[in-house]
Order: sequence, then C-alpha cells, then structure tokens
Amino acid sequence: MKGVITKSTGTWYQVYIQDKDVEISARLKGAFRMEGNRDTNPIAVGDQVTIETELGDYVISEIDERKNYVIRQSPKRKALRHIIASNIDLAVVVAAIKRPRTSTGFIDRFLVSTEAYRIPTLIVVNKVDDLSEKEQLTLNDWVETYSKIGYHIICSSTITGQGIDELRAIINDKRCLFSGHSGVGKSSILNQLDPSLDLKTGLISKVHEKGMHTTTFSELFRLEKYNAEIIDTPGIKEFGVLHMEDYEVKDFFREFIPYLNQCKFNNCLHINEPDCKVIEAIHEGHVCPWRYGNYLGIIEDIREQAKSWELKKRDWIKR
Ligand SMILES: Nc1nc2c(ncn2[C@@H]2O[C@H](COP(=O)(O)OP(=O)(O)O)[C@@H](O)[C@H]2O)c(=O)[nH]1
Ligand SMILES: [Mg+2]
Ligand SMILES: [Zn+2]
Repeated sequence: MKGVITKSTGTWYQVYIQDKDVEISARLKGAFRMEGNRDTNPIAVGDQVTIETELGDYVISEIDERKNYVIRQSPKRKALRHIIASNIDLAVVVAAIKRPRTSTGFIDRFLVSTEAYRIPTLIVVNKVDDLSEKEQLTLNDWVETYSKIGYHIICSSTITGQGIDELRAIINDKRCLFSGHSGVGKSSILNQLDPSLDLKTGLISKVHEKGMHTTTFSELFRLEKYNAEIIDTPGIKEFGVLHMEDYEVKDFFREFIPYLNQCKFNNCLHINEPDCKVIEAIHEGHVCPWRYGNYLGIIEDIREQAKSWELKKRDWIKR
C-alpha cells in the first residue's frame, strides 16, 4: 500500500495511508537502499512511500521520486544535507514586523531557496494589528516591493482576523510548507484556518527550548475541510543557500532577470563590474536597494563559507 510520511522521529515514521484514511507507524525495510545518499535523513515528511509488512511490522520498502524538496544545510558539514520536506505545492514564509522582527534577509534567503526549487511561494506578514506608524511604513514598503516583483504577500492578524480568509482560499487543495521564526504566529494562524488542529501556541520559554533536543521535527497536518496539508517546520532558522555557488544566486532574484543580457559582461554578478545594468537600475529606482543588499549578503555568506573550507583543507594538507 501507499502512504505519505507525516512525521519522522529517527527510527520510526508516521505514515498516512490515503486509501484507508489511517495513520500507521513504520520503520525502514531492512534492505532499504541508501546508495549515494548524502542526506542525514533518507526519508522526509511529504515523501510518498510504499508500505509492506515484515516480521509483523509495517516497513517502508520504497520511496517515489520527489517532485521537489527543501533542504537545510549543515554549515559545518557541507556534504550533508537534511531534507526538511518534499512534494510541496506552496511554500509559505510567515514573517512579522515585530515581536519577533523578521529580517528581509531571512525572507529573501527563503525566496532564493524556493526559487531554486521552483516552488511557488507566498509571503505572510502576521501581527499587523499592532504596528506603530513607523512600522506601518515598513510594512507598506515590504508589500510594495514584493508585489512589484510578482510575489503574493498577505498581511494577517489572528486577532482581527485580517487576511485569514484570503489565506484559506489559497491553501485549498495544496500541500503547504509553513516556515518562519518561532513566535511569528504560525500555530495561531493554523488554528484559525482549522480550529480542530488545536495546536499549542505561545512562546516557549528560552530555558525550556534549550533544554529540549536541538532538532525539532517537521510535521504534516491534514486540514480535511480544505483538502489541504500543512507541513509545520519548527526551529528552522536558515534555509539552504550555502550549497549554491555565488554566480547562481543572481538567477533567483527575479527583478534582475530583465537585465540578464544587458550588462557589459554576460557573466556579470552585478557586484562591481563596469557597465552593470542592475546597479544602474538601483540608482534609477527600478530595483529595490535593500533587496540588492540582501543579495550581496547572501553572496558574502557563500564566499565566506567557501573560504573557510579552503583554509580547513590547506590545514589538513600541511599536516
Ligand atoms: N498581536 C498579535 N499576536 C499574535 C498574532 N498571532 C499570534 N500572536 C501571538 O504570538 C505568540 C506566538 O504565536 P504562535 O502561534 O505560538 O507562534 P509560532 O511559534 O510561529 O507557532 C502567541 O502569544 C500568540 O498569541 C497576531 O496576529 N497578532
Ligand atoms: Mg508553533
Ligand atoms: Zn550586472
């Protein structure tokens, strides 16, 4: 029989069997092939799998090819990647202007990775009920900037209910990945979408958080009323952009695309090359300067990472 992974806690996997509408626990089949696997988890939430029985247990014998997936990179062990979730129809990044403030750097890293995986992405800015005049201006700037380059952005509040109906209409019939810093209101939003989920909300105290395992697990919830599935990803702080090469990132900033073949050099990275049309466009107000700043930040991170690897390698060769 076939099922979808809804939760993984190491050895055991929760699997939802679509035909029977039941959830079972299964482990990997003894001879599960892991050839060439550089993932820390061979099976991820969202994977479509084949279930057999073996010695009285349900076992996962096969995994269907993934339509797409998002990964988290281990910064220290670049060769290893952890698949956060697979087979996603829509990635939702939940942000807030304050308590806690989400940086646009975080949002843009998220967008770069979902662009790279070609996953449609929605930006939700939650907690808009509680903004000062200045914060409202920041919000307006975000909305204008992201809408202009073609991203759907919803402003929401679980207190006033703003944006919730719009969000509900969008997630209908889709498998959605929900991401964002702890405390931005992901669980509160999900509860509003479907109160029967009854997820715990509120900030976990720092002490408690530290005392728990550092790895928290993604989990897939089914919203039967809307034929939607939500994958909640607690504790994901950064998405994988570090596996990219510096020259790849420019392709994932949509607003650079119109200038692709117009710069003097066709391999222009839009950093400090002469006659760069992207930089010209920033000066002329066609490209958002803080988005460009975030672009430079990502390039810097990738190069930093490459440099520290190079140094480490040299260190080893010297021995
Ligand atoms: N002012 C305001 N507070 C909210 C809103 N949504 C959630 N909260 C509060 O923010 C805190 C964190 O919410 P939670 O849903 O647990 O966030 P999560 O960590 O992203 O799942 C809780 O105390 C919520 O009551 C909102 O729209 N406006
Ligand atoms: Mg939560
Ligand atoms: Zn350029």
